[in-house]
Amino acid sequence: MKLAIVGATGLVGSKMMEVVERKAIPFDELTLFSSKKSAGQVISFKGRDYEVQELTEARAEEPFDYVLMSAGGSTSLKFSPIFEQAGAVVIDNSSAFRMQGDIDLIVPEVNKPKLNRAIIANPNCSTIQSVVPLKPLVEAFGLKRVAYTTYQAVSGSGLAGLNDLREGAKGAAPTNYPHPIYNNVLPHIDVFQEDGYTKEEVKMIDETKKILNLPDLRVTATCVRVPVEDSHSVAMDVTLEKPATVDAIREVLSKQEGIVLVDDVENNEYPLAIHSTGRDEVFVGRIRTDDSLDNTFHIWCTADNLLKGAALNAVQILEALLKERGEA
Ligand code: 11C
Repeated sequence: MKLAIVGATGLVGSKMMEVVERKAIPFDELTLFSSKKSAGQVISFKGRDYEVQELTEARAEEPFDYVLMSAGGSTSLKFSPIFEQAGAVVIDNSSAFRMQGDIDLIVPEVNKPKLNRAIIANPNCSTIQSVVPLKPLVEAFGLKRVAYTTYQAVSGSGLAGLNDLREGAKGAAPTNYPHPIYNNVLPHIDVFQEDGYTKEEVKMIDETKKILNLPDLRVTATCVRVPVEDSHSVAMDVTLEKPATVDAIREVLSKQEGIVLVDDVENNEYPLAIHSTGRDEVFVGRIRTDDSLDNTFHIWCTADNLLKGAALNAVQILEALLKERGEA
């Protein structure tokens, strides 16, 4: 199996390599691609040194079987269709293709690819960790509405976000965000749209409906950047179709693959960013009724945005495909 990782020198790309190794994804050949700027770097992986190659149109025409792509929207728009034409299945971490009708948007615990196209989109990180607990609730109780408020780590903005937090702590002015993130909270992730929502908020709204296959679901979101390095936290307010209780919700969530329930407030136990960092699961807790609306509940969750929110989810998609095709 010929595997390529595009964006191998970035935060998500290097996590993809870690997960490929940890999950023992079988490949015969591995090619690491980057932009011209980072090409030539040497990365040690599974006891071998790989020189990172510049991605060009000619290289994308080579016969790869699978491509893990994490190089931003414009690189993906240009190169993913070339890899696809040459016969590869591309698993793309960017937002470039996510909302196209013929493109699968996949969280393996939640939905399966139909593969009308050989480009599979990996959802936005805060969406992924939210739909993992929402899916069993949809199945058990039906879902009418969800209101998200997010508390997102700076690693969601890559090395530039981490740099603004770390250097900001030493007094430096921000270079990535429009305001300091150190000692601050920014109600602003990605660009503003005409209606006052940010693109991150629109992604959460649209992607949730698509992944859960609930086009009429009522969804809203406020996305916020907080001075935390890793792991996003999301507060969800969910209105269910069928009557539910806190205990029934706990029961359903505790059985769901990929979830760790941490909900013991008497002992101050609830999901924290520092718990989910470095872990594969979504941590869920603070489940309680929202008495301002009928049959409505508050749920809090945290997850490692670079793992379940990006690299791990992408490699899980690859793993599921390999299993289905008898290649693993
Ligand atoms: C953030 N969620 O935390 C973003 C990063 O659409 O894949 C990922 C953006 C995306 O800034």
